[in-house]
Amino acid sequence: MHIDLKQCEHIQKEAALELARIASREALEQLRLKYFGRKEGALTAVLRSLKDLSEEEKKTIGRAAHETKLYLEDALAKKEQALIEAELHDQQRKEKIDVTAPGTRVLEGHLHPLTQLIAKACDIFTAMGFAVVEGPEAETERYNFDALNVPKDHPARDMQDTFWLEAPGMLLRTQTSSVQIRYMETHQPPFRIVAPGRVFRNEATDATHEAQFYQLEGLMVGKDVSLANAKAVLEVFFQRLLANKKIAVRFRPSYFPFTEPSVEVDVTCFKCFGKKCAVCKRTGWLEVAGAGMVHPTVLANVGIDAREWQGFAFGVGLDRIAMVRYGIDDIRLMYGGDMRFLKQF
Ligand code: 2NL
Repeated sequence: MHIDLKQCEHIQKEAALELARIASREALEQLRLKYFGRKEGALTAVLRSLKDLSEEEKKTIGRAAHETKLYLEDALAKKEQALIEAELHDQQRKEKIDVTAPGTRVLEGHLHPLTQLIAKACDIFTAMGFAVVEGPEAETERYNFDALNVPKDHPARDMQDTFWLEAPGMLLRTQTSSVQIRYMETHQPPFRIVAPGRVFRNEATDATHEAQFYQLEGLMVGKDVSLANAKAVLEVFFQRLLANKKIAVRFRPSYFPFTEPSVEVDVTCFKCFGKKCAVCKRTGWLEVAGAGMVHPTVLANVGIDAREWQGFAFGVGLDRIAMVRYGIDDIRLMYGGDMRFLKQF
C-alpha cells in the first residue's frame, strides 16, 4: 500500500466529522474499530505500511501518521468521557424523587371477624396454660361419635343432622371433640387443651343457622379438676373475650352423652349487661356454651384410667358470640364474602 501525507489528513478530517455525530458508546466502539481495528482499521493499515517507506519519507509521513494516531486516540477518549457523563446525567434525572408528590395509598386488608375472634380466644386460653390443637374436618364416625359415647341410634348421627361422606364411616365433623379424642389417645394427663375449628351440621339454613360454623372446645384433665374449675376458667375466658369484668357465668343442668354431669353455660347478656333486651329475650342471660365433667366411658375409650383422672370439657359456639358482639343479624353474612360486610370489621 502506498501512503502519503494527504491520506493522514483525510483520515483525521473524516474521523472528526464522524465523531461529532456519535451519540452512544456502542457507536463509538464501532468507530474506534474502523480506525484502530487490528484487521480492518484504516489507521492500523497506515501505520503498518510505514516500514515500506524510504528513510526520508519515514521522517515526514511517519511523523504525520503518529500525530494522527495521537489525535484520534485523544478525540476518542474525550468523546467517551463526554458520553459517560451524559449517561450519568440522564440517569440522575430519571431517578430523581419528588418528595413532595402525593403518595399512593396502600390498601390494607384484615382478618375475618370470626378469625379475629378465634385468635383472641386462643390468646386467652394459652395465657391460662392451654395448648391449641387442630385436627381434620373430614372425620371417622369413631372419632366423631363412638369414642364420645354417643349411642348408635342417637339422632345426631342421622342423615338430616350429619354430612356423611361417600367413603364408608366418614363424615364432616359435627364438633371439634374429635380433635380432643385424638389428643387424648396420644397424651397422658394432666393436660389443658382447646380445639378451635369449623364444624358442620346438615340442617336447613336461615338467619340463625348455617351448615358450617365455628366452635371452640376445651378440655382440662388432672387429678382433681372439677366443675368449679370449669366455671372459673369460663368466667375468665368470657370476661376477657368480651372485655368486661361484670360478665358472670351461670350453669344450668343439662344432658350430653359425653359428659356427666352436664350443664348449659349462660353468660350475662353482653348487649344489655343484664338490663334485659330483645337479644337475651328479656332474661338478662345468653346461652353460649355447653360443658360438663368428661364421662368416665369417654376416658376409658381413649385409655385413660377414670379412677385416677378426671376433668371438665366444654364447647363454645363462636358465630353467635361474634354476631351479638358486632350486632350482626344474619349468620349467612359471615360466609358470603361480601366486601361491603367484611370491610366493617
Ligand atoms: C354443646 C357443647 C360440649 C363437650 C362439648 C367434650 C369433649 C370431649 C369429652 C367430653 Cl373430648 N366432652 N366436649 C362437652 C360438653 C359440651 O359442647 O352444646 N354440644 C352439643
